[in-house]
Amino acid sequence: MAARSSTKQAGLFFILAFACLFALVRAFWPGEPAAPAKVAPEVHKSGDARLILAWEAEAALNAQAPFRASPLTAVSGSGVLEIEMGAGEPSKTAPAQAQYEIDLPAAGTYRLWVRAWWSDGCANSVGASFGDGPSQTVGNDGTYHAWHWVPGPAEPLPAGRQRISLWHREEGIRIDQLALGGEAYVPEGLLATQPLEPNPAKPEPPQVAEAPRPELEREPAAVAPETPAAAPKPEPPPQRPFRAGIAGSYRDGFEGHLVALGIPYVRLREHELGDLEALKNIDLLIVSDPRCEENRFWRALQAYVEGGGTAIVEVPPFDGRRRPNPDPENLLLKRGRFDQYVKQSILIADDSRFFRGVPKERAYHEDVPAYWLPYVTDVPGAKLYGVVAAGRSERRIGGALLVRELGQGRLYHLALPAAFAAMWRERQVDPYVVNILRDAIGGACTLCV
Ligand SMILES: [Ca+2]
Repeated sequence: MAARSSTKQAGLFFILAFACLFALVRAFWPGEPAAPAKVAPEVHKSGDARLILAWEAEAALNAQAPFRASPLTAVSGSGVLEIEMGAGEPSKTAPAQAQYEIDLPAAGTYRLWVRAWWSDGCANSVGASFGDGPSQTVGNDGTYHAWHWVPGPAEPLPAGRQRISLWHREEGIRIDQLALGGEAYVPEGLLATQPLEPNPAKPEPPQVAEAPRPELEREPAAVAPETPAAAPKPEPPPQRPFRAGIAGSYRDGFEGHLVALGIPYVRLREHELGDLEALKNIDLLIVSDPRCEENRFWRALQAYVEGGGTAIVEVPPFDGRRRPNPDPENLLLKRGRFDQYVKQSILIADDSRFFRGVPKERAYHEDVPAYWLPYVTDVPGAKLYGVVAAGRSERRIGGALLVRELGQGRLYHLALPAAFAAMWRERQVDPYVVNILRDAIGGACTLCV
């Protein structure tokens, strides 16, 4: 039994040893090659922030009237593609278009961007389409008389030749450059552009370069703030840059000037106007016709200005409730005549700094009412500038601008809403709005123009 058992153990040993040897050889033997991993096609992810291609708008292959390429200085390339003011409404059946053909190095989802200059709220858009797709509206933003990048449609596109068209929607527009980038790409300033090849034999991946040209006009970033670079040393706390906050339905009239002056700003939500905590990082508060709760607004405004803030109030807020005394502390000096306004108003300039570059008299559009202000005041720290007259008789009804030192801060109030008027094709008083903005900012904004 002992001999049989010993033989059995030896057999088991050999079987185990052979199995181990087989496994080892199997593991290291150069067997059949593994199936190659599937290579995903190069598709740009949604987080793609690359610029793919930028080109000149005036280089359209086929620009139908009233689109036309026009020479212009202080822009990129040889000029702009524009539709002049007065060109009229687009044809409903066959609106004019301007076409471009570009070559995409890879399939992906791309967004079109348009570097635009709009005249006003009725001249601030263009249509854009990819291939035979529908025209989509680009613009309708409130930045007027300032070059800025406006986002267009984003669509998944195949690699290769693509047709991009701009469509006539409104008159009084200019377009300097177009850009195509990944979905997360946001252009800033002037881009280095590529010539468009009408029929290239071999499409080449475009060289991408995004070099702002410092010798040309300044282009403040209005579309999106840059992502701050990671600071290697955390010791020096970065000084917070100057920041304006704007709100209200007529804020658009200020917005173009803020962009042109290079003043960083954020749009405030209406409820934030009554929240002092929300205003603590705002250096200049600008409001025109906000729809917020009035009592909270006046309380927050007073605390904000007295605490050292600067505020420009154009059209005061209205929350839908008639109040006997909307401005309880009489910050705007309108007590008793708060809701009084006149139409067919005329702005009469004085010799102060606020009216430099403004016509001596300027009749406003009848849709822009002027609110009452006294001519003069004996309230300490308050001064009135200019005059508002009304109607054909040019009856003088009061001051045009209140500037009031209040606590540690300063409050401006425009009785005749110049920024609102700027949305109604009233450009003659642009210097008035700019002078007020400059005065309100003083030396606080080192980055501003
Ligand atoms: Ca151009």
